[in-house]
Amino acid sequence: MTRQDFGPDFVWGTATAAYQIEGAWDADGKEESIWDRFAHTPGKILTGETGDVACDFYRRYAEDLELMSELGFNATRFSLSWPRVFPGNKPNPAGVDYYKSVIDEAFAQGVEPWVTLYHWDLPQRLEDRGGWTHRDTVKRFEEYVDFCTRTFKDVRRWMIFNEPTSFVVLGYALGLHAPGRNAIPRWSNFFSKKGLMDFLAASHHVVLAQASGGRIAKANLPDADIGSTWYFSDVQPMRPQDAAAAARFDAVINRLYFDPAMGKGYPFDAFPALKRIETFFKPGDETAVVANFDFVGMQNYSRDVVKRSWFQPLVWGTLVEPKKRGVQETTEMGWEVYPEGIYRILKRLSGYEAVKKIYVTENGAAFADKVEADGRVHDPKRIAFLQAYIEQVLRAKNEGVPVEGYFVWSFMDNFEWHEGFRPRFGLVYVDYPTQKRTVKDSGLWMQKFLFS
Ligand code: IFM
Repeated sequence: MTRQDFGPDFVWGTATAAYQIEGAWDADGKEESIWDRFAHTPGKILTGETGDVACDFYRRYAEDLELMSELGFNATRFSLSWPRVFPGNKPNPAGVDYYKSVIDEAFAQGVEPWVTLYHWDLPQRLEDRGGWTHRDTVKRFEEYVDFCTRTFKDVRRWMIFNEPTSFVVLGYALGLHAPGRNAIPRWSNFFSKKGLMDFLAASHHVVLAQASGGRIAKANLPDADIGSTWYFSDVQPMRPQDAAAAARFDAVINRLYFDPAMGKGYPFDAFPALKRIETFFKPGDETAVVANFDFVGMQNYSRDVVKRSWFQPLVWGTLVEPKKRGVQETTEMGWEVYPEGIYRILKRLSGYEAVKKIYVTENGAAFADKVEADGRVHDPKRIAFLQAYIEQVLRAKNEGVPVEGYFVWSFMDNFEWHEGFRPRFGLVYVDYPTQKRTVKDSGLWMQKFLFS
């Protein structure tokens, strides 16, 4: 496999997110985000760390973009921090200047900026009023999107959200991510009534904002490519009798935030309990949730094998850990290495009529990397991972799936949310105390591949 197999127009990039890399958490007029609050709350981050400094990308962006370019990438996916750009619902000139500089520098390095508008750092001010459970947040988000797409006009590729499944399920149901709302008691995996309703309210408002954000971006930038990103997992039942549980799990993980945007409505067929989401409907919402995206950003890391739980049908199903299934090969996150899953999801997405083109906007793996005595970071497992997954992307492409780009998560090691800095996903190793960057063997492997 060489780069040439993908054709000259295939996009090769790396992906990052503001809170995970920028630092400068209280600089330049930025307001507090839910992640600032959450990470500063004792007990929320497993390692007790915060993103206050992170990779110091805020000050080091020029050298980092230069390194991306040297490694052969032609695109960089990063997110704007809503609380930095639009604190108190007003433009922040310093925050705007910062992102203008990042965008200009990216173009200067031949690395096209792909901008995500929301990668989980909601202003805390809005969370205090209910966050995504409050319909007013949709309006506030629309104002922010409108401002950004009028301001950063040079950017041609936009994504509205990063993975609604992750920020709503982990933030509003499991309580593991900011804002840390816990709809599901730890001892069980079924919802309390109030928890379920908050989770469904947040879900519906996010789905509305996803579509209306897309419409606003398109109206402001008719020639730009407007899409959004979703997390997808290849969900499989453990045994035939687990099929219904797997379908419910699939409905929440893969369909709840995606199907409505594609004009297919919410997945009540697989999970009737979700029907209570209609409590939050206002007239016109059935059509307001439909988006007309130019592309779908698909993000995949692993698969989920599910078995039914003792109490049906309110529960989603129970995840069967890879180790319990005899799977040897997992990443530092405990996720199974399952390259065929990315192929299966790409095939599945190409079956949606509304899907015009697909970019793999995240894929990658965390391993326990360290700088060896020779000054290098030897990460053969990541090389094998990337090679196997990229081969499966090519397989799908050769079978006619309209997949037109691939972004590695991530350019450099960074703040992995409630796991802190322990998991290292980067092609570039970051020594946090000194901020020294060392290109890992996998980064060098990508470079060789991209120049092949
Ligand atoms: O680090 C995250 C990223 O922010 C969203 N997608 C998954 C990555 C790895 O967990």
